[in-house]
Amino acid sequence: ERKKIEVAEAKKQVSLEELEQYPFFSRTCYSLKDYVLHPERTGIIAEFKRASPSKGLINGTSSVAEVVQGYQKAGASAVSVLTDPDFFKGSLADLSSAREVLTIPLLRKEFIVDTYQIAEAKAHGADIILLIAACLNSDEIKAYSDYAKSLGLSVLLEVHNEEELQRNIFDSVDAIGVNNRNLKDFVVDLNHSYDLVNIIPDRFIKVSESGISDPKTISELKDAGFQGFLVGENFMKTADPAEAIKEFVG
Ligand code: IGP
Repeated sequence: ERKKIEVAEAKKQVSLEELEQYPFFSRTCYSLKDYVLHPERTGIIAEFKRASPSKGLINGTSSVAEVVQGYQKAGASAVSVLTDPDFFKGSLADLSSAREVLTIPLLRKEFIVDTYQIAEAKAHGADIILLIAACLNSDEIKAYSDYAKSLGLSVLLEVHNEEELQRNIFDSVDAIGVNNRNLKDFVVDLNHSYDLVNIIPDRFIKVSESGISDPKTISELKDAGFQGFLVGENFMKTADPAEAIKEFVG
């Protein structure tokens, strides 16, 4: 059953066989877990986000290559790039541009509703895919995460409440992200993270997503048990996102 978020069907302009021939398709992926837990990195998954449905245009000028290089240099554990053109002004070209300059894991941030988009993510340089429990049933989450693992990708499962978490505990999931933003009304509440952190089994990397606006929040989330912190808008809304992340790094 599909919930409220209106997700377009995956566009398939290139055949699966063609995607499998893209040079990035055969690369060995970086593991999300290794980089989130890396002692010399920060746990921050820093996002390149030009626009959003709740905020409209966030940043219309920064270059993806410059920003993500800055994120990596500042100690981000991974980078997230939106590829949805309609709501977020993103693209697969942005994803590939990020891959060209990064040596840390890269997340394709997309509403995945088809295994084709997972192959497409790999072909354009992603190491990690996002599966959103609010958009998919449990059979889909299981099948999509198994397929992603077969391609060597890491899987970040996004949940917003306990029900979504409990019905999607699968071995092929690497990390569980609690989205503090409700995708239906865009209200942000960090308590979603604090309420769920102790219910997430410790074998999963625990990520808090959205609405993180200062370094103090990161240290509080860390104390509560989170290892990963997905931050977009607070870097992207500044003139120099690669500079803004430095303030978040202790
Ligand atoms: C980043 P923020 O509030 O720091 O910009 O949030 C990220 O968590 C957010 O972009 C996000 C998202 C999503 C976007 C989380 N889950 C699913 C689109 C789809």
